[in-house]
Amino acid sequence: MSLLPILLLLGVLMIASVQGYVNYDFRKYGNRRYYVSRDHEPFNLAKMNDRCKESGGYLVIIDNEQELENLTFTVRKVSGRGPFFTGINDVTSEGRFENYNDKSPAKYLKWRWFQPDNYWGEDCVEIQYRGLNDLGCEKKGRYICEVPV
Ligand SMILES: *[C@@H]1O[C@H](CO)[C@@H](O)[C@H](O)[C@H]1NC(C)=O
Ligand SMILES: [Ca+2]
Ligand SMILES: [Ca+2]
Repeated sequence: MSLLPILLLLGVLMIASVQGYVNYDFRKYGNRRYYVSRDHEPFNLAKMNDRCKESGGYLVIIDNEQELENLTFTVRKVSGRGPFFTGINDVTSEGRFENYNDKSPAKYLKWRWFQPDNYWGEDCVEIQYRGLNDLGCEKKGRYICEVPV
């Protein structure tokens, strides 16, 4: 058996890790594309929003019920577990949720029961099957980019 394919694969993997290559699951709804990162890593609003910018987008924001439904469907479909971080947060002012990218107020917040609870100072927002939950901004997880087409 030849070693060549294995060496090639290793090479590709090394280049990928050096460049911080991010593996995404991809979905398209209406005139938006959504990219869900595959790896679990500590979340960081600025860093992940920058990564989304590289694809021409921003950390996902939720404008209405339909968009949340589409996203909920998406996180159910992609393989692997959450949490699935959005760009919604109340870092600046407790209880006032805004979108990281342009600091506009969050438009549509459908919380899970008993959320948001700001438990130990949770300031970021994840999508769960039954609604949104506030979660610590440095927790390990995946994130969703939204890219207008
Ligand atoms: C939700 O998905 C449907 C079906 O692809 C699409 O027609 C609709 O525009 C989407 N809505 C939003 C707000 O993303
Ligand atoms: Ca909070
Ligand atoms: Ca919470």
